[in-house]
Amino acid sequence: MRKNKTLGEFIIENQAEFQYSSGELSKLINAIRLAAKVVNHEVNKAGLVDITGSYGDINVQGEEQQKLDVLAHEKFIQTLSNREIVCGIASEEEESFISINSLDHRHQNKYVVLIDPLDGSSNIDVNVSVGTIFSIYRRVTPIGTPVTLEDFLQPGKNQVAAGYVVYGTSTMLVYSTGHGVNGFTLNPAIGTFYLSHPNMQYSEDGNIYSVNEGNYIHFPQGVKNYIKYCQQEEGDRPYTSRYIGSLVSDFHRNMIKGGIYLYPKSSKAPNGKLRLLYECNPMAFIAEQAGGSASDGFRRILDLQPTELHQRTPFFCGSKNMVSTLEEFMHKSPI
Ligand code: AHM
Ligand code: MG
Repeated sequence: MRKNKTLGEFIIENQAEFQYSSGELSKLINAIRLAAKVVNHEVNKAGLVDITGSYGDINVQGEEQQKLDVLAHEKFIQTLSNREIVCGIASEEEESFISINSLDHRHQNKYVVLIDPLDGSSNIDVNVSVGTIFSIYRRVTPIGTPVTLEDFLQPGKNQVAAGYVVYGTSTMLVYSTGHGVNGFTLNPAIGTFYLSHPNMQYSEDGNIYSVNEGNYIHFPQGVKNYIKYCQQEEGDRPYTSRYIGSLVSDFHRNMIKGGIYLYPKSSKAPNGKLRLLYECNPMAFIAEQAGGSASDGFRRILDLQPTELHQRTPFFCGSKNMVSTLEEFMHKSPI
């Protein structure tokens, strides 16, 4: 694959590959690309202007401050709804889903988007990278009618596309439409994403485990045993620990270097912390598309049938062999 290709060119070239191609999905990815650039601009100036305060604070100009996650939410909603390419959006920042009315009220758009507009936002104040996560489905209710909750509560295996943006040392957009995973790096000087990481792949084995070990005593026995297994020096078990506390960044590093990300349930959080629909499912889709896997410890994440928009799930994701070893530990100590 030629490398100095822009995201715009890539989208056009690959449109035909998509089963239901009518250009709508391409327009949708284009809209996400645009919103990502806008949010990137806001994130980059977070240290310069006074926008990192909490929502509702009054800044020096006497204007109400917006937290960056609220701002990111608004930018994505605006961009996606202005272009009339989706029929509904669900966001971490909003309790219920948003139904997008087309101008003619005919509800002809077929895609719904679920989004975490700024994940890991508690990291912004300390200049650590954050991300946007998105997930795209075809609606299941008939075109021509308003969207319903059912359109959003689909198992992750139904996703037609998913991706993330990492606002890091450089800004990258990584996504998949079910034909592998490709990563694009933003050239900030000209505002263009270039294909920098074609066909991204998880190695089958890795040597990084990423978990908040501060919660160790609250973890299930299977997870504790797995962490001990990674720590014990025996033969050539070369594990190292890396945890940023920003899912997108931890995932991105592990996909490039090989590793496993763990966010188990704990005695403090009986279903874990991460949200199935707009955090775990899109990451699981990308992981599988890159040859990795994702599990709740016992079941494939993409098979889980959601029952609530904001439901949480334990999440273990990364290099295939590491996830399956973790599952073996969970089966041996299932409680
Ligand atoms: P958020 O959606 O409120 O930002 O929370 C999700 C974040 C993930 O990015 C990260 O992996 C995790 O929370 C870190 O949680 P913890 O601080 O408990 O380790
Ligand atoms: Mg989040």
